Amino acid sequence: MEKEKPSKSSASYSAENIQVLEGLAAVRKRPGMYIGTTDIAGLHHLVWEIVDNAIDEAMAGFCKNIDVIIHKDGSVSVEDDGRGIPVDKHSKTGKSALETVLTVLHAGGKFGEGGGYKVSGGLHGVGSSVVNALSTKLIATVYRDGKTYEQTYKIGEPQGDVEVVGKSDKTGTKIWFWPDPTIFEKTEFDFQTIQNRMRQQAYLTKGITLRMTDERSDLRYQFYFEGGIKSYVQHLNLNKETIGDIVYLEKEVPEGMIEVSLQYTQSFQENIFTFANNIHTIEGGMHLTGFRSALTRIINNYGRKNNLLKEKEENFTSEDVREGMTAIISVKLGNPQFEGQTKSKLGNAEMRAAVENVFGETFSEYLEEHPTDARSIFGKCALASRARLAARAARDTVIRKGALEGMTLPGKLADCSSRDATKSELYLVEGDSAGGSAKMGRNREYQAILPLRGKILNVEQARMDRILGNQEIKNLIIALGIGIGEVMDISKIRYHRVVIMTDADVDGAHIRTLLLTMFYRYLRPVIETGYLYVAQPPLYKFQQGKKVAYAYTEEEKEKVLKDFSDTSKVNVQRYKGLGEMNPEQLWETTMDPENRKMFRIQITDAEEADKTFETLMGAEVAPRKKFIQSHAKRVRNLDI
Ligand code: 2B7
Repeated sequence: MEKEKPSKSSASYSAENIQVLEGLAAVRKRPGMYIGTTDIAGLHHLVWEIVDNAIDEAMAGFCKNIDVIIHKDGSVSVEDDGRGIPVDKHSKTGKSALETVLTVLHAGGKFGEGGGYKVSGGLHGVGSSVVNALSTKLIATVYRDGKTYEQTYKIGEPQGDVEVVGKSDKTGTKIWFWPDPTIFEKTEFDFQTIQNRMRQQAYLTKGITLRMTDERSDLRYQFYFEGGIKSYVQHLNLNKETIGDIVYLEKEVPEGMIEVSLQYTQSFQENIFTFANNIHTIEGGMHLTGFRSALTRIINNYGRKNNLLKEKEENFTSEDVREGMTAIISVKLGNPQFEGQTKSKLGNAEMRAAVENVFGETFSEYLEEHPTDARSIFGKCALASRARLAARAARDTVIRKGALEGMTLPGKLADCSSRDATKSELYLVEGDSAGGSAKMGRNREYQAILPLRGKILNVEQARMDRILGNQEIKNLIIALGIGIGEVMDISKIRYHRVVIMTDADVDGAHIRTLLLTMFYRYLRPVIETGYLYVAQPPLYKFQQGKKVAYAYTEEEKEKVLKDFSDTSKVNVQRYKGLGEMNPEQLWETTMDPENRKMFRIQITDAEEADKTFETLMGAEVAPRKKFIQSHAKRVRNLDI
């Protein structure tokens, strides 16, 4: 009997299969290429990829609810009530859309007529197959045609065909996955991180309900914002004194969808977040450019027309009209181009004019129709403009004076002898007494000490000119050697480690936050280059005869105690402040590179940082207290 030749379809199936396996192997070999990193950020990326697909289904108008669950065993499931990914086998490939989505890299786009999406995220564009490849196990469930279908995968490979496992009267997709611990540094999901993202996505897609549950801690949240990004602005301005109403517009134009929401506040910071297809465009791009130029043009026009800006007065700058503004700009378009260092800058040139026209028209109408608000907004911009001119003058004075004095190092600074910035460290120490201990305990070759007295200027409520007038701040700036404002030059920094060393109590946390705010607002390159650190003094000292040990966290306390033979005879001392340590102890526990623990300060999320500072520094007292008390001990960890 003649042997049957493999049919055409099964031949192409196996060829495709090999491609799939190679694709999955590539993802596992270089996960960073697909999800950025394999640290905690990369781990969460897995969730974003799956949730993004559900959001796409929602944006296409088919899904209203998305449920994210962190399970007790650390796995995550995401379920939507969309149409359910099709499970019938494709005649050519012999594969279902479900299997294709989960096994073919960059799978996306259309599955049959009208199945594709008009708009889709696609910044990372790697989708579910990457999540599948990086998971030890994944269960896909589809509710469709009155049935429940299921298919299980291990490390990206299907363990069998799609099977009917029951009936169902609902429709939707559920993806449940277990991240591979051999790929990720940590596989523990963070509730807060996921929660923030869910909230943001709910704001951006009005009318959808995002639920999240953490079965490990029994926490449940649900986000639904009828007002979409209008609610977002309201949320961002919660602790601020607002000026006028929230201006909101939503318009479909040939280039895509444009949604803008904004409100002025009495704060001095601008808070503008832009999105394209629900992806946070951190580096801005064309939509932002269009928005900014419309804003400047419309406010200046309004001022001229109403004779608020006199003939001999200069126009407001873009910065002037953005001071104190909170705004969300969200566009959706068919073929988004993401550019820039982190691929988070919208490159579609057509969006510039589109946003400029649509927003310009609405905003100028708003000003005409709300004369009282318009005057207040104009007044705020005028103030910003005057402050800018005053700040420039003050800055020039400081810089001139500094230059005249040859930038004499402040007397309070106990400098180190090394002139090699890469080896040098500057400790900013709270209070003169702790400063004294630090001066005695330090290694004077490469450790410099600058004691800071009193509550440093509350920068959130102060302007640049006042900040530069503060002696403590001047000392710090001169010691750093980088200048400030437009003339700042980070390459001149005199220390590659700038260490904030404060007490491990609530007051210490407050002073630390004040300093962090100041760095964040005015010396940001020090953070961006990774030069800013927070020292961590120990919380406990244990002593039994000659044996001494320290614990830096509450968790560590138990562990350290176990190292002693008879725990009942251990003398435990709780440190309340740096002042309780003598110079040797301070060196040994907090300053000696061999033993110390330090945290590098990172700004990963400008919104989070801003909120923290606003909560801590803003005019309202109650949220500030609450925040300090509940977060005093939480700082990002990076052991040196
Ligand atoms: C571009 C690919 C990824 N897809 C569909 C249809 C519905 C659908 C999806 C999804 C994540 C976790 C629960 C289309 C689209 C694949 O083709 S993906 N729903 N939800 C999802 O991934 N959620 C679809 C046309 C007709 N019927 C269904």
